[in-house]
Amino acid sequence: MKLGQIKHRGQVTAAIFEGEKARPIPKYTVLDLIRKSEAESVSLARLAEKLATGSIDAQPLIPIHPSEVWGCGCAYQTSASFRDAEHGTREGFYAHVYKSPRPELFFKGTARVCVGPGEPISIRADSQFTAPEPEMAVVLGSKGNIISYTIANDVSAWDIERENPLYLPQSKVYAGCCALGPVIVTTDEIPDPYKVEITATITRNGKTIFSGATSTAKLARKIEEMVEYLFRANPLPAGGVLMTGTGIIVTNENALAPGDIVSIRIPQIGELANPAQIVE
Ligand code: DO4
Ligand code: MG
Repeated sequence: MKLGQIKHRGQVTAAIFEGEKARPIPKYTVLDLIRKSEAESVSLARLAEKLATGSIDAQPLIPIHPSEVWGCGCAYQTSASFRDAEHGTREGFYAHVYKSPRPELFFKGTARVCVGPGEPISIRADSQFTAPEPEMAVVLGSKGNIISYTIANDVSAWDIERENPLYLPQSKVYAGCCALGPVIVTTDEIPDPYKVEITATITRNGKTIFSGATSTAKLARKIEEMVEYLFRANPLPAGGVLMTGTGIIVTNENALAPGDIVSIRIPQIGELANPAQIVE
């Protein structure tokens, strides 16, 4: 099932997406539904189906206002080797974390820094090299169970991270640093999360200036392993999101500029497109 959120009678409302149509679930957001499904021990899809009303035309908003968003880093070889090269070493601490049992996990923020489909993602005014990081993300229940999948753009100021690894939070966390959507897809629709193709483009003035592709088959570790570490001594409330890392690396000459459109596609989920803007 594809679930998301729409504006319905002036309220952000959960909805089931079927083709171009949406079936609103009045009085609930997706986070409300996740909490209710846990409280009543009923699957999210079953609960949504029970509460959904008739089909209408509606545009998808951010599919969930996550309680927290976390990122897993250097989960693909391309991300680890690129970052080591940026630091001037062929094999350094990024390669080390890529191979280590303990993954790199970082806090990306809360719903405050997240945007949905069509909304602007941000380039920090003090960054000259901000890049999109196209990733598959999982939505988690309070026990660390994977409820659904979505697309995430872990937009990051790579030059700030490059200057000093201790600047990672400033590279990763700021207004408009994370895009999610267009929908969340329940796990039954993606029986093998390690066979998911991810493609991304950057379009500038109507021209594609960058395109990249990867597959979750190239993930160096299992998603359950990332979640297990994330939940160690740190239980997350229901509706947390974990981004599983980028395998698509944008080069310096294609650093995001205001007005660029970043489009990320996962066939089972859809397309997440966002324009870039400067944030002061
Ligand atoms: O260490 C920096 C972050 C890496 C990251 O976000 C990724 O690999 O996706
Ligand atoms: Mg990332």
